[in-house]
Amino acid sequence: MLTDKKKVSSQALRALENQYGAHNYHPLPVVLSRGEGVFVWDAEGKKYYDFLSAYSAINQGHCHPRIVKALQEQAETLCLTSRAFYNDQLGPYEKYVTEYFGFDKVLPMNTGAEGVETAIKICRKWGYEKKGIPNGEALIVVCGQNFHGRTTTIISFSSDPDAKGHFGPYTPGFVSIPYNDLPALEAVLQAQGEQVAGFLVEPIQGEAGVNVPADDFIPRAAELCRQHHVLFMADEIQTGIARTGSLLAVCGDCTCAGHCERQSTYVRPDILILGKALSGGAYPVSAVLADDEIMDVITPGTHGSTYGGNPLACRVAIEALEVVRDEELAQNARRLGQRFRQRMARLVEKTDLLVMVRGRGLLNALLINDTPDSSTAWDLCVALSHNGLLAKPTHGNIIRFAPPLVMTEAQLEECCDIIERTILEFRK
Ligand code: IF1
Repeated sequence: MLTDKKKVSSQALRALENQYGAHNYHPLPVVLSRGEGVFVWDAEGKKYYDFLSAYSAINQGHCHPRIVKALQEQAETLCLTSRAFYNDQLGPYEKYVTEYFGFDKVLPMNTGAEGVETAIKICRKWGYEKKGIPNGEALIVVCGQNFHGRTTTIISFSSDPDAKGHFGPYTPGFVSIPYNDLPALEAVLQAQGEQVAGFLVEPIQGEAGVNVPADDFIPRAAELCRQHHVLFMADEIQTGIARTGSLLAVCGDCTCAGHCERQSTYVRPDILILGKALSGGAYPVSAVLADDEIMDVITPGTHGSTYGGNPLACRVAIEALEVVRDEELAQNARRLGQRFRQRMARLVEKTDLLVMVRGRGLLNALLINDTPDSSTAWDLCVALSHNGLLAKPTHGNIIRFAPPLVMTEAQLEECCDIIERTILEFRK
């Protein structure tokens, strides 16, 4: 039987997924069975550098010993109580995470999409109860090419036809503007500002191919929101927790990891949404942070989740955040990111296959000289995997590179060598 302990080949394992799993993904043909730090191994024992980090969930590296230990200890003690009762891990975690990020309150959830849904609900309720928007008329401004998750409401304001198509009818109440377009934001706020409860934005767009906005986009958007009494909601599910070289992407140039005086570049969101690396990949943990004036619209019965705030999640999240601080992952991401873009920029000069490298910290992308519907990025990622490095295309002509933040400089240089060699040897 395939469930027996004896080794099953990658091919057989892929066939199982293909036969018994819904086809909602198109994975690279690699079957992973073990991870440690920046490395993963496939079912045949081949070793790879992980340059996806589970879409930035594994910032702390695979199976970080401290996070695994916290998980094991808590799993043996108490996993789940529901919120029908208090538990002895939630309060300490709530104190820890709010102090870490500098907000009055947190609302704990599990997945990123739930975090975004939670933010939308808080924002709308705030709009009615605090801003005085007539009931049922609140608008939330979002950006084109966004990615905020997969629920029915979230895909209602997606511009991706695959993500959205045939899942209607859609949730109303969202207005889309182009990303990185301050005049468009200003126009919407001037025309409909009274009705607008919030602006939901990714500080860097991941799915759009690591789309880094102009330096002043986030600060000036936040300022416009303030002027129009609109909540500025940052989705830092992918960009947050040291990925872009600061604790949050909205921190701008600050590498404080949340523990220094705020620098002038810091933009403080009214609502901050976190997920992914909040647990270092060990467990689904998401969170919405806000100050009392906003969070107090949430009262018993208005929102919740069976697993949200469970003891296992709380214990794991504290450890995951401690690791980020103790190992100075924001600083490392910043240093290695600069080196990565430097080396890739040199590579871009050497070949017609590449157009440019862009990104911040260790969230970067290589743009390939081909069309978005080509298979070049995919074919390159397959070639990279043969050479021992795993990355994932986003669109046919963009490859995202996001290794765990625990990488060393020597490892990064070796990875750049692999990418360089693969690209220079590649024939379309
Ligand atoms: C998939 C992308 C990354 C996110 C932001 C919310 C969520 C995500 C900014 C929802 C999730 C993932 C999920 C993933 C692909 C992916 C992704 F390519 F689509 F854009 F990371 F780059 N906000 N992002 O990036 O979080 O509910 O998944 O926990 O497989 O759909 P979730």
